[in-house]
Amino acid sequence: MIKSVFCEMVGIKYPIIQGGMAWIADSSLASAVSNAGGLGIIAAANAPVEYIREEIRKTKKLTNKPFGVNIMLLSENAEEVAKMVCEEGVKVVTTGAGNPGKYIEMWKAHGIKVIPVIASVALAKRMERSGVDAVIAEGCESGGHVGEITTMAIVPQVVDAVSIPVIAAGGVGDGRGIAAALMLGAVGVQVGTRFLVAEECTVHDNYKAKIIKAKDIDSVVTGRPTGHPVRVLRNKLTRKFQILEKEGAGAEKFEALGVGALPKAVKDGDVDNGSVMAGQIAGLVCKTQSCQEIIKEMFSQAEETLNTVKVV
Ligand code: TUI
Repeated sequence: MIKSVFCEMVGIKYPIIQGGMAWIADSSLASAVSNAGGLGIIAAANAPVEYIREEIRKTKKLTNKPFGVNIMLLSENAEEVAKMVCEEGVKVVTTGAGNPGKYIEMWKAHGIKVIPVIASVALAKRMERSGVDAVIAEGCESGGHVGEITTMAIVPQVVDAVSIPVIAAGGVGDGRGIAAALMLGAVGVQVGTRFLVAEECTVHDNYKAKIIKAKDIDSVVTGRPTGHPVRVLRNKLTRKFQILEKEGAGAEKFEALGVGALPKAVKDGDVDNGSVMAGQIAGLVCKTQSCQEIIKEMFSQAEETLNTVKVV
């Protein structure tokens, strides 16, 4: 049985946390992951604060296990959401796409476990000094907003730089990925892409089909000139982004093309013209399963992998 300090910290069976996928990670997915023994996460993204509050309340009805909320710090209502999670008695907060420093004291005062996603050693150290409970070191294999460093390179560097627990993210899609993350010094993993195709994930079926069809080289990073690079699966939209990049277009043109692109894919199922955020591990994701099947299979494969390693 694979256990770690992360399981005790947040009260879960398996050291796996579900990625806070914008527009996708709702009460259905979060409760299914939590009921399966992982840590389910509701993504606040850019959603209205009252919608997120409702999702939290629904999740409480669907599971009696711990779950968390991911706060996307680029969102205009991040501050409102940061306060609301305190009112709702949320136990765990993860953050993405920024520095959550100004909220940490408030969250800690409400007994919340704070686990920011970071993409550099510098931010990991700053977060540790601010009193967070753990960090998620995310490599650029991840889907969505990404940093510059790979999981293989960032995880051991963050592990060496801080004394708090480190969770690995980016490119983890099966038990071998879990085993590798543990070998790099992580105490758990964050998984997004594999959960996209979970039965309980409410993303449009066309989105799931595109993940299942994807090969190793089918993701690209677009939007670098905006300062917010995003990994997505190749389609008509990414080709338009690439043309803008070649033309040296300004940030406003990128933003105009990006507006509404994620819900277009997630809700309408337009996976040609919408933004299909997914990690490089999509090529490994080949079938729909329940969250319980996914988590059980990943951890039994991780155990098998670790047990078969022999050094002679
Ligand atoms: O946040 C994510 N992934 C996301 S957020 C998102 S919604 C979005 N849509 C369009 C444009 C931008 C965002 C989709 N996917 N992952 C966690 C993550 N955080 N990865 C990298 C970072 C990060 C990057 C820079 C965290 C902090 C940071 O710098 C903060 C600072 O001030 O140093």
